[in-house]
Amino acid sequence: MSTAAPLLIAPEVAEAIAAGRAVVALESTIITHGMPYPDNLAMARSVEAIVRDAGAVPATIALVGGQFHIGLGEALLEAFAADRGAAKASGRDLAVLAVQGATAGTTVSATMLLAARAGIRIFATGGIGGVHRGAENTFDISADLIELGRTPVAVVCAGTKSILDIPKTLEVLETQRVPVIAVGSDDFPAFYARTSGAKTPQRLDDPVALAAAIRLHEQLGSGTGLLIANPIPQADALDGDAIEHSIAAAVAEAAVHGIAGKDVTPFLLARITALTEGRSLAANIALVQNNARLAAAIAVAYAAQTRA
Ligand code: PSU
Ligand code: MN
Repeated sequence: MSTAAPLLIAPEVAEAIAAGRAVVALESTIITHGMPYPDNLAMARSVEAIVRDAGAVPATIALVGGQFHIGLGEALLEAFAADRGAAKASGRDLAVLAVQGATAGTTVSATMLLAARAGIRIFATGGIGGVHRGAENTFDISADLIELGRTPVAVVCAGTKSILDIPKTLEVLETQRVPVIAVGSDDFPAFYARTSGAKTPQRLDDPVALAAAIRLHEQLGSGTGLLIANPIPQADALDGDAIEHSIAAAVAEAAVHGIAGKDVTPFLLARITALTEGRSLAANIALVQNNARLAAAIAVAYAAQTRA
């Protein structure tokens, strides 16, 4: 690209990318807006360690002091997690926030954009944004879905929270030509629960097959991302009905308070954590760790297949 974006790529990440070794991108709105401090820091560290243990290099992506970082060192990660005033950057916010010298967590959409620019193809997170309940009135559809429709990065998630309208979210992904692949299940998972009640459009159970599908999707010139939906481990899953009550309450509160735009998802996440008295936080951390493990296995297989 002639007008290369100014990315600060951590040396070990840059070396791994150049050598074609396994790298896993990690998002940072989950750190700034998805979890309270210091749980967010503990989560971010443990996820990086899991990626390393599986033989891949973690690249936590964030906007810090107006700079696009691909990989945060330990000191930066610590300061970033403790900064409760950080903004939330979706893909469209990146340039303006950087000009303003801001510090921001990058959403799935922003992280995909930056990962692709850096040459990283595999990305792990907890849950993606999607079509909100009542979107037929509010038009609230996350930019994450649009990004998946135009940026070739494979996103490993645990499905989507039922703060969203899951069937509508799956419809938009189909329209956007995004493969939606559940791992080890015929159902599309719902974040805290192993099933959403919706069938998964596609299924592959093995990291080697997932890596091969990512490569072929790319070789076809598809130009879109892939969504890999990894159900939360049984031992960590929450009772779907119990959590549904808290989610419905949080959605109703957001409407009463007139919460709109980019504030909707952070508001809902914070209210659900409060209403479930932290039970959801433990599940959230467990599923992100589980996704990091799978993403690293896929990245290792992807690197081996690319070298072969
Ligand atoms: N859902 C979660 N946890 C999160 C998010 C969503 O369960 O942390 C974050 C992700 O960064 C996601 C973003 O990309 O919220 C979506 O925001 P919006 O709905 O405003 O597009
Ligand atoms: Mn929105």
